Amino acid sequence: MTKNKKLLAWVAEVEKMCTPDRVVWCDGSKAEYDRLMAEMVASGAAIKLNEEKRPNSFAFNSDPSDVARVENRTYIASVNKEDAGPTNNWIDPVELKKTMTELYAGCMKGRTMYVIPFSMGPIGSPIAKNAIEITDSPYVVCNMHIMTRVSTEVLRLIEKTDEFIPCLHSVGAPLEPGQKDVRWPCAPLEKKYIAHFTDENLIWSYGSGYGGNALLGKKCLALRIASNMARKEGWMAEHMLILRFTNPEGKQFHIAAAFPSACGKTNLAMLQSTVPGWKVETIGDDIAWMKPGPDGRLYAINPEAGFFGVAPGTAAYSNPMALAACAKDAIFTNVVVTPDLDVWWEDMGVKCEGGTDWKNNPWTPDMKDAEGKKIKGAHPNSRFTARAANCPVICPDWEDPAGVPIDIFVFGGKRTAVMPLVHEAFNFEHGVYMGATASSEATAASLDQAALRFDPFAMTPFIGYHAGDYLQHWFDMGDLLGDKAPRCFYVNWFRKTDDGKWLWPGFGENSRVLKWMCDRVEGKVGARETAIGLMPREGDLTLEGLNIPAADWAELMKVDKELFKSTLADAEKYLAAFGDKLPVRMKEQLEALKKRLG
Ligand code: GTP
Ligand code: SPV
Ligand code: MN
Repeated sequence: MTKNKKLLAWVAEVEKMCTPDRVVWCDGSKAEYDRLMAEMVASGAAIKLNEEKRPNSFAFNSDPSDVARVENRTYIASVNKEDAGPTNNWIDPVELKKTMTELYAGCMKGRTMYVIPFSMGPIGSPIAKNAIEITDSPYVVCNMHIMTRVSTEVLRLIEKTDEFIPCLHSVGAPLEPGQKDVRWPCAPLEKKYIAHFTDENLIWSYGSGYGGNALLGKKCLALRIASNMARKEGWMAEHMLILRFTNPEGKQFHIAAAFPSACGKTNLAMLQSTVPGWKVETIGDDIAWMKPGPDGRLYAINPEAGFFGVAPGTAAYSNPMALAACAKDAIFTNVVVTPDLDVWWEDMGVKCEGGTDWKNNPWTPDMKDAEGKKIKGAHPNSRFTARAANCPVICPDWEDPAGVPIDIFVFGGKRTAVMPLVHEAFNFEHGVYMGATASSEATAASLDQAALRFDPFAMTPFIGYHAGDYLQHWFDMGDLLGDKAPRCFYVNWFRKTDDGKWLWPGFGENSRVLKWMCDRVEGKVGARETAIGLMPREGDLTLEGLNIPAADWAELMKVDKELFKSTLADAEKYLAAFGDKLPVRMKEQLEALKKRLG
């Protein structure tokens, strides 16, 4: 409990509105975690995994309708519509509060209301934010234990500062007396709301129990609310991994990379370098908070304490360090549970005879649907929740409240065509253009028809204000940092041949590309100038030991001016929606690129 009047008043107000059966103040202790998990195992919501194979780990299956973030039910409810901009859904805050208050009325009936004090960032660090999530989901409480720092110390800090970010969450499924609960309570799509009242730093989430919809410290606080604060206060909240790359002489480079969801942040953050003597250590895999430090450089911290990582594709060959991170103390959501009570997912790199699939049905790998398509055992967005501290390559400085100085920004997305393996920006402003026009394919399943989505800085679903102002903020940060601004690069690991094979081996081999970037920063290698940016000269990016045919390498390094002209035209169309908020410098960059493309 707390003595803070503001917090007590808010909790009392929510209790009155949601009418839970009881209120529990969380302390973040192991005893609390164990107790909630034991209750969920007893109710059938959780499966305790094999203690020998997967110590202290649990599996959950969600409702089949509640499997990912719901962008079309996510709102930026700013007072002025203009402040939400073209990339966000907007509802007037007064109207949205009215709608949601009706939904919240009595919504926790039959349930326990948990009050979770948590910190994003190391507790007490000047860059950290204190917050409270109120939720009626014990699954959310346990995930928050791993993903954030839950502690009564946060209550003491709130008592001192009288400041916290209130985050209200309900699964939106009240229980009538005697009514038996389902395994994964949630509300139907049309009743789900993920709302951000950005003028008062308030988060209200209703109806979903999954991921970023429910773990409110993550996308809602650390990106949508924090991006607003960052803009006002002169810092940055970005959808970026943070890693340290150390060369054989011990020199450290810090890299922050923005790729859209499920485009390889977790993989790159934990990369096993194939360049002799160079090693990667992980600082964060999803979110970076960055502030200029006393020396004028940009310092980054990871506000999270765990990884909420995509399970499918996580294998010994692709990401052994992520596998190791979830070898114990982990929560798995929507994966296959095998008969010996371990977990499995597609492309895990191990054989599976079958088990119970994410929909709770008996499943074998040869099962097909009515159209003859293989039935997947794990949902494509199934996830593991793992403690960052359990990752064998976590950087010893990952919790340093001062952060790490960023040398390099990397932007990218999934593009099976057009975009080369790597190119460097001519300068920071050109880098902002690159990040602002980053694009990704919705799916790689259909090579020719894959829909392309522009995704500025991989932040489209997470910018908490007008996207035009957001781009301007990037330029402003560049002005502030001057010649100490990070160098900017654009990568694409996802080029394919016409018959659908990867052109680049990816994963650990991406270290070769990172090394080229570090060599550029150190001035050890030159570059060749192309219309779109600076690219590796023959031999500077070492391919030794890789079996890449010369024709494939040429394709990976090709700049097809005609294709780029058409991408540029699409970018112009996309950016037109930013209206008069499109920064002048973006227009200048567009014009300059047009000229270079001829
Ligand atoms: P969020 O947690 O959703 O923000 O995503 P993320 O960016 O952390 O995604 P993650 O690292 O889990 O991306 C997983 C997908 O990217 C899987 O399909 C991987 O197989 C694929 N992937 C990652 N790196 C590479 C690579 O170098 N080459 C290829 N071909 N695929 C890659
Ligand atoms: C993403 O979708 O970018 C994620 C997962 O990192 S979630 O936390 O659900 O947003
Ligand atoms: Mn993410």
